[in-house]
Amino acid sequence: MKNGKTRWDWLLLDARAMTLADERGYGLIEDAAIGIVGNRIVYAGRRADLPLAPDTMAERVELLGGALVTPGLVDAHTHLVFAGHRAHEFDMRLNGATYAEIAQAGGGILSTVRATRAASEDELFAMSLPRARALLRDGVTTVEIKSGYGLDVESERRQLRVARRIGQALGITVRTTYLALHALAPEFVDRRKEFVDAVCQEWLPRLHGEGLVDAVDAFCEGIAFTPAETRRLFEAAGALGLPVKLHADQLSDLGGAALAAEFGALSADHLEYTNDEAVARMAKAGTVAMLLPAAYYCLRETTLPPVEAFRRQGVAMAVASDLNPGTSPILSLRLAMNQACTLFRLTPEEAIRGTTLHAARALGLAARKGRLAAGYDADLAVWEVGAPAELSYWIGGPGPTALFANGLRLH
Ligand code: DI6
Ligand code: FE
Repeated sequence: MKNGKTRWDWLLLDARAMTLADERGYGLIEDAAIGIVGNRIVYAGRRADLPLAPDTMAERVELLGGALVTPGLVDAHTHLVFAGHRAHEFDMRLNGATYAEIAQAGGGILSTVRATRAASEDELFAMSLPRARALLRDGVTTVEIKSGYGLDVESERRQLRVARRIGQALGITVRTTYLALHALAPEFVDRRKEFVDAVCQEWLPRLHGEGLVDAVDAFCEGIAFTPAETRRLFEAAGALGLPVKLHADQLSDLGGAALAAEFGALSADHLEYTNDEAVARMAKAGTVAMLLPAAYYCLRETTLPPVEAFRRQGVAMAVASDLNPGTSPILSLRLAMNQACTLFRLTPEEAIRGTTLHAARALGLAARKGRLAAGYDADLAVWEVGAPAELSYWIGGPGPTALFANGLRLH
């Protein structure tokens, strides 16, 4: 038997496996068998090719009744650790106020910063855990969680610690991102340079030293931080060997995506205003285009990200929820998949690739997440659906009937 064990821990049978093993297509295997040892997949193939009689091969053999098995979903862009909500701003926007006007009037991100700073670590954990559970119920087994609602080192630390705790509490994989330049801290108004200095020279090294930072991010936008300030942050991250990602070209073209590509960013995110030249640079750098259709929908944007250019240039597209209280209060990655198809015209195959393989790549996890293949982490979602397109087609409805994360059966 593989991995030196006499018997596998799990053998799943009577299933259709969506392996995503190739660069195109779903990689569907009819009448599939999936073997799990510990936290890894050791076999993902045809039942007919199993070397021994199934019931002799594993401690637990489970027949899935012809269900569709996919890799566990990867939500590679969330801000799910925060306190409070912004429903009042939702109401204001419905009465004509723009996102930028609300931010410039001291609301927006700073409104959530005030609430988050006032919450203890345990309170933040208690408020945020149900949001992570909602994603898990939707099939998510890997989630990226950003800070960015603290804007001082202690509050950012609390957010990042809560993110780590959520992964431990739910048994899912969490990757943390220090969203170091999200908004100018109120204590530094008119002192931008000092704020960026504190972030780059003190807070980032300290939080990294505490093992809380897997990647670094910024909001490069007219209402947030300039390309020059973003560059300073990326240089500081590079000096520490940390990968970067960027909220880029969401509301205007400041050259954010090109800047991200210049630094070999794991991903550039939003991208509604990204130009062709920047797409070419992303292709050359291997930077993933992270599409966030729920924010586009909530802001009633009208400028679409250049999906056709991403396809033409071979830029991998990921899809994420951008779960946050301001522009994307969405608790379903599958709804974001539906929006990516309906609003951005992604195909259902691109949407599921975007929440597995390409999303894993945007987190630097492509070698072990997002595929059903021997050697990959045993993250699997079992769906009572007939056609793969149903994963993006249905709006709402039941999530997976079974979910495995790192070889542990979560439900
Ligand atoms: N872009 C966004 O859409 C979110 N952050 C960002 O950089 C908005 C976050 C918020 O409004 O709370
Ligand atoms: Fe975001």
